[in-house]
Amino acid sequence: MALIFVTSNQHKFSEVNELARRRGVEIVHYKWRYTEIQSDDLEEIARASVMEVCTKLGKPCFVEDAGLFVNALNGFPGPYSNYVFRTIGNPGIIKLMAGFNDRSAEFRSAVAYCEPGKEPMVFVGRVKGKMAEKARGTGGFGFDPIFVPCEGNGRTFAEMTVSEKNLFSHRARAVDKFLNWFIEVKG
Ligand code: ITT
Repeated sequence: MALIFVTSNQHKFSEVNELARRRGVEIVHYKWRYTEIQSDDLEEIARASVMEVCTKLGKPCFVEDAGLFVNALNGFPGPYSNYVFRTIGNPGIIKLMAGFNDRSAEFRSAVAYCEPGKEPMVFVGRVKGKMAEKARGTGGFGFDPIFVPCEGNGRTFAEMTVSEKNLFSHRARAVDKFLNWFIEVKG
């Protein structure tokens, strides 16, 4: 059975599709931009989103909500990452970080899967790292050029291939938990 992934973001789809293919799971991309509730909690946002799209589709599907949480900025931009990326972008975040010695941050991801008439299941993943001093790399999307994961030999996510990012990204960790559950329960 092919799994439906609803996301407006082609990069997210490519990352998730690579993980799923490796596990022998087929993913279909529904490129929709759905409305997201406002909340400080990624899991709550993902849960509400998947219930909405699942009801509209009338089919099992999943969504993924992610955000960058910068410790010196008390977790900003967090669940507001999309808006902040579109408004101040990477140069704006680098400016906000000026003067902070603590450059630690983490990406978090929440994958929510739902079947019509059932409660959603939510799976989370996170990766710790540091904010780069300046943007580096041309791969990936969003904040990838300014985030240096702890496990990546000092490279930003934008300096990695999709397969490398998938070795330890927030999204890969959440998706792997989801796929483990899905294969065990539905496979
Ligand atoms: P959806 O249609 O799936 O919601 P989106 O791009 O709006 O796509 P999110 O709301 O989950 O996705 O993500 C918020 C923003 O956080 C996203 O637009 C990026 O700027 C940033 N972001 C999320 N995951 C990222 C990642 O793996 N690398 C870099 N930036 C990321």
